[in-house]
Amino acid sequence: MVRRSPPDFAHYLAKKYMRTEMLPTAFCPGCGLGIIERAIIMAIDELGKDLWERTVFVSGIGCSGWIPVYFKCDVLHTLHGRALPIATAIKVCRPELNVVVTMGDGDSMAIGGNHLIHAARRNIDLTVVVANNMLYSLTGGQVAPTTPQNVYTNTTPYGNFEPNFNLMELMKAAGATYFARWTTWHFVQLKNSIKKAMEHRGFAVVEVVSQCPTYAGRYILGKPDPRDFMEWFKENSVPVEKSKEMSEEELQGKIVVGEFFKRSDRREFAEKVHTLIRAARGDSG
Ligand SMILES: Cc1ncc(C[n+]2csc(CCOP(=O)(O)OP(=O)(O)O)c2C)c(N)n1
Repeated sequence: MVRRSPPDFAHYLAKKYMRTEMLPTAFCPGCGLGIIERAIIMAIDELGKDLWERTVFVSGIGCSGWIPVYFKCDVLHTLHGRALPIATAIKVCRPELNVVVTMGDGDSMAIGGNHLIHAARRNIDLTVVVANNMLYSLTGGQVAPTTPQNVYTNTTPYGNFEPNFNLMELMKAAGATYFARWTTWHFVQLKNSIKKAMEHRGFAVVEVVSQCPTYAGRYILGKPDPRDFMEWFKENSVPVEKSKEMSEEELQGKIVVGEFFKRSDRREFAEKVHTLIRAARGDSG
């Protein structure tokens, strides 16, 4: 790879936290993943520099798997759907680390769905950022468990007839202890939720409904301009408090956003493992 010095125009946060010699990113112009990268960097920057030094990123495969690859940090770009078992091993072996996992909707809820529910059941202290672009992007726009109904994709030429997953309900039932959902339009709220998720001791999930102008733009929105996605997110988002007063019919096609739950009544998994190890060794200290 040709090494270049940081471009002069690079933002100071990019110079501080990114492998600028790798820029520009491989993302398509207008992709939401750059917004998510910036939200993660700003969250860590606001939480303090030493946090960056003890942060490890783990990602799966997909466009979203590339989110942390540009970070000047320890990064494991693993296998499709398998980021969570690897992140679990890191957290159990090195509980002092801030382990952040980035996954796509297919990565987390399709191939990696089983790992996701079990990580939530264990309440392991991980921050999981799910970039939900409503289909599989890296592989060319196939249907995902999050694709809206009736949408035409590469693999649903007659329209998607499958109901989709609500990640919040799934995580609530499985035992996660923090959940927030935003779109890339809600940048400040997203950054603040990522901060809270990192500060939370337990399995914390932040879902980001994100634009893929290339495939979701063409298939779901019918127009590939990222600005239309921003308008769509802005006009169709409903705060969780307001959604409680709305009927199911009124909520059709809406994206409910906000902080949905935060629990502190479940013990964290790595702590339980280390308590057990100490007890087994007869070490009371
Ligand atoms: C075991 C395995 N199965 C399938 C693939 C092919 N594959 C790579 S990425 C991907 C889907 C990506 O979709 P998503 O997780 O939603 O991420 P996005 O690209 O949309 O960010 C698939 C099916 C793979 N790499 N490995």
